[in-house]
Amino acid sequence: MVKVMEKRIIHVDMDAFYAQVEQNDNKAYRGKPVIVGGRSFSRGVVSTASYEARKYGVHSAMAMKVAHQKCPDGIFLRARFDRYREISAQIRDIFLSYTDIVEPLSLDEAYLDITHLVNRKRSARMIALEIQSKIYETTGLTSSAGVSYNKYLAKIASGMNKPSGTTVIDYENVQELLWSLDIGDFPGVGKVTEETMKSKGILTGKDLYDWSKDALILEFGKRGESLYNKARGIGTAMLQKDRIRQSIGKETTFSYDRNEDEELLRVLLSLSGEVSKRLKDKDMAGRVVTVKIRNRDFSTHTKQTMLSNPVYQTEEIYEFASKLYMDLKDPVTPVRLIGVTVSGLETRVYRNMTIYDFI
Ligand code: TTP
Ligand code: MG
Repeated sequence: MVKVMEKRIIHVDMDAFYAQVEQNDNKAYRGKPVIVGGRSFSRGVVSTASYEARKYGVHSAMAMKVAHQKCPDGIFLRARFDRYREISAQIRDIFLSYTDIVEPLSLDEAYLDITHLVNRKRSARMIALEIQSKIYETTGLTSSAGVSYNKYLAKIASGMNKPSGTTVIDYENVQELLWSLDIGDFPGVGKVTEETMKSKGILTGKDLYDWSKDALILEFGKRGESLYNKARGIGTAMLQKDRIRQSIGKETTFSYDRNEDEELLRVLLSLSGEVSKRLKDKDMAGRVVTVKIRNRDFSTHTKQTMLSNPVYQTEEIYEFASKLYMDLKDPVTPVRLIGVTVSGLETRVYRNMTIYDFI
């Protein structure tokens, strides 16, 4: 029998990232409840809260207004994304000094495959601790790490002993841990699935474990099998080093050539909507909008605009795309293809806010 080399994966996640950066950069904020969020008091939401503020019940995605009510003496700060990006780059360099196989998930978390570094004298846990110390020495910030033999278990592990935790999930403790886990804490179980599961009586990992594969497939479709496996500690997803894409675009070729601005702009709006949806799915936004037009004679023209703030909403993309279209479109030549692309992509750090909270 061929023995397959078991993988060792580390998931690193910074503790209360934005808030900790603010506390680290300003001594007066240390040990105090710090809440980082959108500017607008009426519409803004909390990006994150320091552990001191979490004691008051303040958490990510809560309306700022509610956070003020819960923690009136808190220190409320605007997010400084450039600073967070700078620190994120320092952390990434540390990861890359250990392994090439790094999959960043957002500014403050990443998976690392360190299988090749492990030997009898150097366990995966020791490597995780080393990485956490390096991060602390370089940035002054604490992080939590999870170690396991696949991605989703490493992610569960990193969340188990926050802040400053280092947690290993191995064959010996995996089933017990998964059984007692709240179903909402399984990676990949979003709010909607969580609600469906709870309505079916699946509250913990044990409840999930008790469902047959067939029943899960019947109820949750394609994801059923993965859920069945996840309840058993089985995860096969590979690390995706290059998951950060360079551009997201959508184009359409007409069955007959078109020349009406109104009609072409309507198509452009719908393409902008599709690009926006894919950007949102990937938590990305981009600073360059490009429009491409191919004419009846197959001549192809593109024009792009560089923006100071990254965009991802349909209306934002369309606003720039429609201007580019007006510049490109030759009034007398019918169009056979039209497309819109957003590039210059970066991870969308203000996930649950609109860009207008920050400008
Ligand atoms: P998280 O790692 O989810 O949270 P955190 O680092 O603040 O706290 P924890 O110790 O629990 O890991 O997110 C990282 C950063 O992303 C966070 O500091 C702020 C930002 N963020 C948002 O802007 N909106 C959100 O809803 C969440 C969850 C995070
Ligand atoms: Mg974090």
